[in-house]
Parts: sequence; C-alpha cells; structure tokens
Amino acid sequence: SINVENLSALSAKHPKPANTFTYGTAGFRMKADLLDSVIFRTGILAALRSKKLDGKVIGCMITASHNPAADNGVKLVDPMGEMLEGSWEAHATALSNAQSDEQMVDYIHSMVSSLKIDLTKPANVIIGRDTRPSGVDLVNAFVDGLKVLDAKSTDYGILTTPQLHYITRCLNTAGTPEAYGEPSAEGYYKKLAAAFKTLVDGKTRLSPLILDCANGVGAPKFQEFLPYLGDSLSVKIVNDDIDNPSKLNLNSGADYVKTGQRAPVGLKMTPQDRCASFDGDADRIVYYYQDEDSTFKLLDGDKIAGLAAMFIIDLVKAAGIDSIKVGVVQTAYANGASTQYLRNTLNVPVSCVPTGVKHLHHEALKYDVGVYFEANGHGTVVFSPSALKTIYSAEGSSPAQAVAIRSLRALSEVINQTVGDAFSDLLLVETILTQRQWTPKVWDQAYTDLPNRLVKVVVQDRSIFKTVDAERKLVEPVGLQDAIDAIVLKFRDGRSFVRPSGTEDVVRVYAEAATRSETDELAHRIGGLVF
Ligand code: 16G
Ligand code: ZN
Repeated sequence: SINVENLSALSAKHPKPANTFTYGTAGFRMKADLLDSVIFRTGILAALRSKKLDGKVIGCMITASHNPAADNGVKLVDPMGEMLEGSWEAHATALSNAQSDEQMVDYIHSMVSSLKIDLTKPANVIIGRDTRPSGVDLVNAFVDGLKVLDAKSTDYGILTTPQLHYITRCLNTAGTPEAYGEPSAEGYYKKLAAAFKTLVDGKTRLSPLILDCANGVGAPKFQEFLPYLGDSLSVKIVNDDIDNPSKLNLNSGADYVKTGQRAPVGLKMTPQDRCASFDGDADRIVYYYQDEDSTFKLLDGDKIAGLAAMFIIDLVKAAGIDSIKVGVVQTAYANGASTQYLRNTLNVPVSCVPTGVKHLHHEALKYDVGVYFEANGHGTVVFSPSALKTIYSAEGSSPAQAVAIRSLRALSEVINQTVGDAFSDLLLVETILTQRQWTPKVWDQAYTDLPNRLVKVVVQDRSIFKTVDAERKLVEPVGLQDAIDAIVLKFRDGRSFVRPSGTEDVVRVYAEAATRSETDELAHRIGGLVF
C-alpha cells in the first residue's frame, strides 16, 4: 500500500478547488490557475500507469495547444507514443475529483487491486511542455505527484507535443527490433532530416515556404531543426515571438486559419507564395495560398490526406508491391468533395470515425498503410508491421522500382507514426510537391471543396445530444434527426450533422451544400432546430 503521510504532505501543497474536472479528448484543459491539483494528481496516475506496465516509460505533455495563453493542460502518452488508453481516462477523471486525501488514497487502492498493479515495480515518466509561462509551475506540481509513488522522471523542458510522443516511443523500444530512433530532440531532427534529404535528393528545390508558427513552441523548435535540413528546404518563419506570451495563437496558427478561412496576422502573401500554419504545440498544420485574383485558398487536413494517399498509392505501384493496401480515415467534418475524390478518383477505401485522434489512429491501424487526417490539420500515416517488412525486404526488379522502394522506406521514416506531427507532415507535403514540382495551386486542383460552415450553438444541456454512425446521426433528442433530414433534402449536395463538442460547452453544427449562400442558409436552419 502507499505511504499516506507522504501523500498528504505533498497533496497539501496542491489543494483542490471546488471545480469538477474531466479528462477528455484533449486530456485536462482549462485556465492554468485551476490546474495545479489536477496536474499533481495526474502525476500520481502516470506513476501508476508506468508501474502497471512494468516500468515502461510514460510521457506527460503540458500544453493547451491552440487555446489562448492563459489556458494550459496535460495529456499522458502511452509507451508506444500513442494517447493514454481510453479506460484510464476515467481513472484520471476520478482521481482529479477526489474530495479529500482519504478519497484519493481509497481510489488509488481500488485501482491497485482491480487493475492488479504491483506498487513495488519501478515507474518512469518523461515530461515536456510548450512555451506557456504557467508550464514551469505545473511541471513541478506533476513531479510532486510522481514523488507520491517514487517514480523516476526526466524533464525534457520545452518540446513540441509530437517530439514528446516520439521520445517516449524511442525510450521504450531502444535495443529492440522496433527501435524508433535516438530519444532526444536532436535524434528526432536527425532522423527526419536524413529521410527528407533522401526523398528530395537530386530534385529541384521549391521556392521558400512561409511558415506561421502561431508564436508558439513550433517557432524555436523549427528554428533548431533548420540546420539539420541544410539546403534541402528553405523556410521563412513568421510569428515566432515566444517572449510575449499574450501573442500565443493570437490571430494566427492552424486553428485560426482553418476556422476563419483567412491568412494569419504577420504574414503577407502574394499569389506565388506557398504558406503553412502550425498550431500552438505543433501537432497540426494547414497550408494555403492566394489565387491570381487574390482569393484565399485553404489546403486543410483533407487536402493533405488526398495528396498523401495519391502519392503513396503511386509509389506502391511504382515499387511493384501493390499487395500493400492503402486506406484513408476521416471524420464527419471531412469535406464531402474530399471523400468523393478519395473513393471515386483514387479508388481507396475510406472509413469515417468519431472526432478525436485516438479514434482515427486506431482505425488507420487496420490498413497496411493508413492515412488519417482531421479536416483541422491533425493527422499522420501509419505503416503496419507487415507493410514495413515488405517495404524493407523488397528489392525491385528494375532501377525505377528500386528508386520507389527507397522512397517508401524514407517516407516511413519522415512520417511520425506515433501521432499527428506538424513538422513531419510539413516534410511529407514538401516531399510530394518537390518530387512532382507542383505549386499549391496544382495540388489544389485534385478536387474543389464544397462550401462549408461550422457554427457553435450554446444550449442549456449538451449532454442530451446523443450521436451514432460516427457522429453523423442523432438518436437523441428523439425526432431531431428527422427534422434535420427533412431540411437537408431541400439543398443541392446538402449535408449537415449536429454533435456535442468534446472540448467546449457547446453543440456544433456542420453544413455543406452546392453554393456558399445555400450552405449558410442550411447551417442557419439546422442551428435554429438545435437552439
Ligand atoms: C480535441 C482532439 C482533436 C479534435 C478536437 C475536437 C485529440 C488529441 N484532440 O482537441 O483531434 O479535433 O478535440 O473538438 O484528440 P470538439 O469536440 O470540441 O469539436
Ligand atoms: Zn495541437
């Protein structure tokens, strides 16, 4: 059993406010000044998780991604770099809401017995944080939580979220046949840069990419990365002011650009420019450019998925190993035109899953090569062990096949397979555009997005909204879906769905239709039903 005096002494430093907390799709996330006790207790949970897994390294990332500077959050990472196992989210929630030290101790003991956790096992945890000023104190609170169970910890300081995922996987696979790389930011840079250089070897370089880093951790980290890339890629970083915390994600970053369908502040575009935006912890990316008539054109997660799937399918064919089956995973937010393009032009299977990276990742693992992206720019590509074996053992019967095989191998290394990673996705897109010598406009010609609109509706109780069919249909409140269907029918190419947000106290209404004005009207009418 645990040392209750030790727990009480540490817990006294991190008193719980009256709030109720929930570990959701984004971990715990809220105003930073409410997080101290939550993060202390998440430290205890991380130690339990590591002990349960025989001392495997668990990752902890302190970030609130694209949220404003005053927010912060915490997310735990399982040994292979994936999100914390779903069933442990409820334990995180319960522990964070315990009303007293006694309740906390009781809950820990109930976990120990029901999950058969051996407390004498070692516990190892690594920690990363973004650039938020509240991060340092929160790391200390987390470390106090680890002390309750004598866990060993290593603080990696400031990292992007995907770097923390990468390092976690490297540490847990070191010395095995699945070794993933050197467990450091430097190891990450070396691995990605080497693979990227192989992929663009001998190709004419593209014009510089203009990169908006949302004044977040992506800025210093991509700056650190640039020397490793040498002359293989030229990037002009903007919005890199991390010394003024209030500027974090302010009118900039992937979420701002995607939601508002407009360029960030601090970035001047001309029609020749190729631009991209990271979010505040660099796990999301969107691209954009300006048409000749100066209209803003967005290349979001759906466009990246289409580009990646097209490229990988061609490469697999060129390599002569079309036994490898590529599939794409989307959510209901994927633009209808992208789904059509994937199914009808590329002829790839497409699955639709509920919002949240863990659902997409899990589904993507069912394919030999699974491409998954949320429209908001979070996504990656996962290669199954058997696909990797095929790729690494194929020799090819012609020089062209050998080149394609070499590219596939490098591709599997440039892609961060643990989680969506803005740096790695950037290199994936730049690889494809370089190999094809494409401008963003050529990339954009694959299909034309249907006009779409996302609106938030504030309701009294969002928990009464129950969805099925990957969030595309409501079963409760009873009758609402029939009313939605009746309206949608009246719109050309109309599609609309309603789901409760997992991160905000609102219900989201998505609508798309043949024209901008029809889309706006559809969104408005469905919104009116929900309200
Ligand atoms: C979380 C998810 C993100 C999703 C968003 C939807 C992870 C790591 N993050 O941030 O993928 O797009 O929630 O938010 O899974 P919503 O439920 O408020 O629409
Ligand atoms: Zn993020």
